Amino acid sequence: MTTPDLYPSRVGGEAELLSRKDPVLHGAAGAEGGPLSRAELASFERAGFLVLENCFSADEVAALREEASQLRERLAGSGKPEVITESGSGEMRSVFAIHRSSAPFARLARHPHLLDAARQILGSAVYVHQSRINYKPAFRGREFYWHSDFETWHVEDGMRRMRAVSVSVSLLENNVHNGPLLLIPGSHRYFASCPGLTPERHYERSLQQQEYGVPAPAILEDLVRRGGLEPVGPPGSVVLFDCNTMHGSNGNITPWPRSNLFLVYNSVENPLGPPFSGQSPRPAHIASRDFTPLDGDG
Ligand code: 6CS
Ligand code: FE
Repeated sequence: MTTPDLYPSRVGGEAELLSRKDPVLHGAAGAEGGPLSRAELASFERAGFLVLENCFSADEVAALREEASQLRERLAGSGKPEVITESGSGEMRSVFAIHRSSAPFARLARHPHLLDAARQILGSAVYVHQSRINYKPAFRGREFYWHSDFETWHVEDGMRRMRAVSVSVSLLENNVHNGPLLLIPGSHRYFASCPGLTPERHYERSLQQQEYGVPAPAILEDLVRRGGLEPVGPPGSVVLFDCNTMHGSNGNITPWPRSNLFLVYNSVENPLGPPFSGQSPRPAHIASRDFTPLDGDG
């Protein structure tokens, strides 16, 4: 019996704004025992994201930044599938599966500030669905057009329900000039179903420049009219955002690189199934199919 598709998108229909069918906070998320206060949980539920300023000290961020640049040096020119370069300049755009290729980032994925907050929001044990650094280099960093991560993870990875949370750690200043992560408050409460169909091996293009699974302008105007726009992220700050919160970032022509590190936690009760596109699953470095619960940092 095939799993019903509760969030049809890229099924050859028109762009449409559907309602969300999943809670934002899962299980006993409001219960004590996690790092987030009731007020923080309420803010996350209302906006679809939560900014935790000064989550990491300047020294801790400096160590993460150093590891990010060492990782870039180790992988530059490697041609590894985890490395995505900017079209045109060839500068490093993103590196995926960083919790697998870097011991410090594997430890970060188990950091209680992050892991316990994800468990609290998702109301269960969790595993890492995806991890990445978006380097957004100076002068040449290109945009990440508006999208809901869940729309892609549902259509191309077979993520059935909205029960995953992204944790973004700002390694460098996100300011209004250098292409900060932009979020649309409240957009997580709607599902922007996208037109068209998914091309085969779409990820070979979409991670450089996404053209499918992109909401229609009228739907984006509607979401921004309802909720506004919010740039986030001084260094050391952490942004928790729901898998379905509409977000994007502009290109970066300033001299200031803007690298953000992402860890995506999915509930172990929401394991990936066959992609709803009907195509083959994406590679493990983009969408893990190892659903072993992540334990704390010992
Ligand atoms: O396809 C994905 O999984 C990736 N694409 C975007 C634009 N955000 C989430 C993730 O990095
Ligand atoms: Fe994204």
